[in-house]
Amino acid sequence: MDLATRLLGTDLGSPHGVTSQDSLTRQLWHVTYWFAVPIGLIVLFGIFWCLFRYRHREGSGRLPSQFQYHIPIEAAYTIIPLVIVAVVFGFMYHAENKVNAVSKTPAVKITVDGFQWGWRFIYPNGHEEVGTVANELNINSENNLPVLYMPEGETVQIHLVSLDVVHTFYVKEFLFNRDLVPGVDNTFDLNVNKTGLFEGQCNNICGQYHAYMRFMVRVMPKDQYDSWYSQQAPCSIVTAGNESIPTTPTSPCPTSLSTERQTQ
Ligand SMILES: [Cu+2]
Repeated sequence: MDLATRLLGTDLGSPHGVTSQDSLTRQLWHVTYWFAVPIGLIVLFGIFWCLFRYRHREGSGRLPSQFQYHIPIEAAYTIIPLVIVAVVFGFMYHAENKVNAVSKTPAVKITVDGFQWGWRFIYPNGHEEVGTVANELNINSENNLPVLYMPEGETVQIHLVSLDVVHTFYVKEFLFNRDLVPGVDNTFDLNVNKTGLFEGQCNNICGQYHAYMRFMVRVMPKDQYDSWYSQQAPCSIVTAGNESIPTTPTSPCPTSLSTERQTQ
């Protein structure tokens, strides 16, 4: 019952998605699903049909009739899968190109730095939102997690940075997952169409406290985001679960390694 409710409440088992970019990811999921389910049913039917139809009967020989080189069947089971793979590949190629497209003029740029074990979200004025495993007292609680603030309906460009090991930026409701690879700075755009609080998680086993590498995304109407941003002093730091720590603004901000890396 729970499973049925969840399947009906989602897009064939997938979250609905809340960004402009995720519609193609959802479409890809649907295309794959419409091929996979009938194929699964045909294979299961074939297995059970053979099991019952050709089961051993008293008085019959052990060996069923043998035939091979049935050209039409061999051609069919080669060509049909190739066509299916080509169609799914076409949809995937199209979706990847659209999802990876980045704007030259995003409304907001945020650097996301993943590290063992926590997240640091750096805004254009040097303001940082930071949270680490040290702030996270209870893995079942959403308190004391670092928060990534974003405006609704605007192009937000995220720049991913890691200086230690490979981490993965993953927000289930965005239908999006992207690695943070040391030496490779990944950039992507998100236009979130729904306000609210969404859960994020490092999706790559990156060491002992990987499971604690969680964060929250708070998507706010643009005016609320603007007023939040205007209240964040340049180069100030908010540590998850704590008050903002004002620092003397200098340029660039005298803070993390990642900020230095960003300006290289
Ligand atoms: Cu990680």
